[in-house]
Amino acid sequence: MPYALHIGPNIRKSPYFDATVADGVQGFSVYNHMFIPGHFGDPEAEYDRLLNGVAMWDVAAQRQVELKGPDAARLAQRLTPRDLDGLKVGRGRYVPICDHDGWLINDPVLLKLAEDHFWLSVADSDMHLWALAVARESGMDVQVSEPDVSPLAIQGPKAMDVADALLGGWVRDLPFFGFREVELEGIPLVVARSGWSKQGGVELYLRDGSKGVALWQRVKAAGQPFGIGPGAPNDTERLESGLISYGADMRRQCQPANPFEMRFGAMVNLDAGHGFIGRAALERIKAEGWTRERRVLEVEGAPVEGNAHPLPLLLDGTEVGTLFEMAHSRRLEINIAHGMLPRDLPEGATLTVTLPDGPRRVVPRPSSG
Ligand code: THG
Repeated sequence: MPYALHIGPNIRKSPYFDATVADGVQGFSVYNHMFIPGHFGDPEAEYDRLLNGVAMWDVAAQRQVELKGPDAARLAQRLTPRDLDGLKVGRGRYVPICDHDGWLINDPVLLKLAEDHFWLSVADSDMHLWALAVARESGMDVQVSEPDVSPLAIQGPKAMDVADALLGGWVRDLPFFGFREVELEGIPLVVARSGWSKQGGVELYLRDGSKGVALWQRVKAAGQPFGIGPGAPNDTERLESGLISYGADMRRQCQPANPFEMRFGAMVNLDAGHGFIGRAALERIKAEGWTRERRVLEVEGAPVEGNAHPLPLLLDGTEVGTLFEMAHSRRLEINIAHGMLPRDLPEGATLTVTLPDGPRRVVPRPSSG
């Protein structure tokens, strides 16, 4: 690329920033007003490590929004359509968050640290300001802050071997989205079984940013026998695995979508009876129906490069939907993409997308895919 991001003081640095630079990071993206590594110069090797070995990622940009105080549980439940009843201390849950009109504004992982203490591990939008405003406007007795907490992901089929070597065998017993608070030789951590890939692993939530480089080095050393290497949240794997990327797949300001359109309907628990922001809108949408739905797509032809912009999807020359993100999947031997299409699109319809090298046929996979 003929241009580079300017590394200035206005964009925040992760506690792992210096360690990733020392390990040869070659590109950054910006997420929650913070630099997040994009790749380390060999995307093919990074993909192979994630699928066959183990990778470590700086995901400090997954900032935590802390809810603490007598009304913390009430605020958490007010923020999401998903029923939080039965969520235990030491467990997390994926919680879509909507605005009053039912549009998704974030899709965090919620961690319950105590009955009156929660973290929202947020995707790329300003949930701290939203949660603070909701709390203050409703007069709730709760502190809302962004604490000094910075996740580091270890992902891949050998990730649990690395976690075991680093932390001990108990990590293997953590259930998915379960977590535990520990100290690793003076480094305070929350260790969670989670991560933005379907290859398995843990996320280490560092609770002291001054120890970022030290933690990075510890993980790297423990992972050496397993061939660990640096990486980044992997868009190819997430497209293959059907994981959502807020910002790429939807964004309230420029590409709004509601949970039904994103196929998050099972997480909209209208029958649970709890009051939450967006309830009236989501009840109406559920009653009246919705016209579009997220689909997994195959882009036919030669391997594609990633796209820098969302792309229009055409049916007989007319724009009917949007391709969010695409990548070539070596594992599936196809170009895979996510997009939004009309629900009444006839099965077997063939669409077109225009790439720099010309038009391509696009085939939606069955809706369940
Ligand atoms: N881990 C943590 N924080 C995060 C992410 C993460 N914050 C930002 C972003 N990722 C939030 N988005 C997601 C998207 C998917 C998942 C987690 C966070 C996920 N989904 C599982 C799935 O789709 O199979 C489980 C969903 C479910 O509960 O049914 O894990 O990765 N800390």
